[in-house]
Amino acid sequence: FAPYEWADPLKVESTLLTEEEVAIMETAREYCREKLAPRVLDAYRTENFDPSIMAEMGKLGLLGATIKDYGCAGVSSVAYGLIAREVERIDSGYRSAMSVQSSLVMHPINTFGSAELKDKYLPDLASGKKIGCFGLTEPDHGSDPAGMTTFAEETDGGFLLSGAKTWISNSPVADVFVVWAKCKWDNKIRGFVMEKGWKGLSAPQIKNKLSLRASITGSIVMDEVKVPHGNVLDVEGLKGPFSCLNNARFGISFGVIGALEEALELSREYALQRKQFGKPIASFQLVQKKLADASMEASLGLVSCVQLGRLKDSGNWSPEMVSLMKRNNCYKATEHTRTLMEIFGGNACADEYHIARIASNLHTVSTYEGTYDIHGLILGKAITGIQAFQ
Ligand code: TGC
Ligand code: FAD
Repeated sequence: FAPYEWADPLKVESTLLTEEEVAIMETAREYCREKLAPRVLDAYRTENFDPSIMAEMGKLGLLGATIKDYGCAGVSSVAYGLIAREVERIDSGYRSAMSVQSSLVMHPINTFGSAELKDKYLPDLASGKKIGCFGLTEPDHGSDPAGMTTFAEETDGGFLLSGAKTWISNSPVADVFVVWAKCKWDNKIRGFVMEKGWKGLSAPQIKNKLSLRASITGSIVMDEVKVPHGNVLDVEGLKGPFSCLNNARFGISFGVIGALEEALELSREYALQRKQFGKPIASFQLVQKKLADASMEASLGLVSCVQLGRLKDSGNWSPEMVSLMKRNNCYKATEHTRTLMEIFGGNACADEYHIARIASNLHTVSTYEGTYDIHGLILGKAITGIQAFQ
C-alpha cells in the first residue's frame, strides 16, 4: 500500500495537478505563510485591512491569474482555485479581497469591457496598484438582485448613476468600482465602471463586523455619478453579474477547503499536545471522530473542486455545478470547523488559537455569493425544472 498522508489523503497534490499548478500552489503557500499569517491576528483584532497586501499579491501574479495578457499569469482554473485555497488557509477575508479583485472586477472588465477599458484598468488591477470592488447587493435586494433600485439614466456624453449598494467587499479602499444598475431607458441591468473621487460617489466603511474582520467592507453611495459612455460593460441582464459570480463561487469552493484544512491541522496539533485524564485528548475516540469527519469532507471537497476546475477549463461545465460545489463545500467547512472548535475547550475563546476566527469567517462565506438555501433552490430548479424562488 501507499503510505496514508492525513494532510492529503487522496494524494491530490502529488497526482492530480500539473507541474505548473504545483509551482503556483507552492509560491502562494510560501507567500501566505511568510507574509500573511504573521499579520492576521492584529488585522482581525483591529479590523484593519492593509491595502499593500494587494500589491504583494500582484507582484507574485496572484491577481486575475486566469486572465491572459495585461500582466496576468494566464493559469488554469485549478491553479486559481489553489491560490484561493492557500490564501483562505490564512483567512477568508484575505481570500475575499483577492477573489473580488480577480473574479468580480478584472473578469468583467476583461470579458465585457472595450479594448480601451481593458488597457486602462487591467494592468494596474493585476499589479495590485489599484484595488477594485463589485457592487450588486443593495440594502433591500440581496438574494434577489433583479429587484435592484440603483438606476442609470442617459445624459450628455454618458450616464448618471444613482442608488446605494451595501456589504461591498473592498469598497472603502477601492479605486475601481464595478457597479450593476438598472437602465431607465430599457429596464435592463448593465455594469458600469467608476473611479474613486468621481463627483457624487462615496464608499463609507461598515464597521464592527463580527466576522471577516481582516477584510474591509462598506457601502457604495451614488448621487448622480457621471459615467462616460466608454465605461459601460457590453452585457445586458443578470447574466452579466452572475457570470462573474460563477468564477468567484468556484474560487470560494476551493478556498473554504483551505480554511477547513487549516482548522483540521490546528485541531490535530492541539489534540496531540493537550492532556486530560492523564492522556492526550487525541487518544479519545470522540476527538478522533471529529478529526476523521473533518478530514473526510476536506479531502472529498478538494478532489471535487479539481474535477470541476478541469471541466471548467475544457468548457464542459454549468453554473449549477458551481452552485453544488459552493453549497457543499461552504456547508461542510462551516459545520466541521464548528465541531473542531470543541476540541479546544475554553481555549477556543482565545483568538491566538485561531479556530473561532476561522469558524466565524466561514459563516459569512456560506452566506455571500448566494446562501446555502439559494444554491439549494438553483439545484432544485435544475433537478425538477420548477423555479421555487418566488
Ligand atoms: P434568473 O431568471 O434565474 O436568471 C436571470 C438571467 O441570468 C442568467 N443566469 C446566469 N448566467 C450566468 N451564470 C449564472 N450562474 C446564471 N444564473 C442565471 C439567466 O440565464 C437569465 O438570463 P437571461 O438572458 O434569460 O436574462 O434570475 P433570478 O432573478 O430568478 O435569480 C435567481 C437567483 C436567486 C438564483 C439569483 O438571483 C442568485 O444567485 N441570488 C444570489 C445573489 C448573489 O449571489 N449575490 C452575490 C453578491 S456579490 C457577493 O456576494 C460578493 S462577496 C465576495 C467576496 O467578498 O469574496
Ligand atoms: P437576504 O436575501 O435577505 O436573505 C436572508 C435569508 O432569507 C437567507 O437565509 C436566505 O437564504 C433566505 N431567502 C431569501 N430568499 C429566499 C427564497 N426565495 N427562498 C428561501 N429562502 C430565501 N455583495 C456584493 O454585491 N458585493 C460584495 O463584495 C459583497 N461582499 C460581502 C461581504 C460581506 C462581509 C457580507 C456579509 C456580504 C457581502 N455581500 C456582497 C452581500 C451578500 O452577497 C449578501 O449578503 C447575500 O447575497 C445575501 O443577501 P442578504 O444579506 O440581503 O440576505
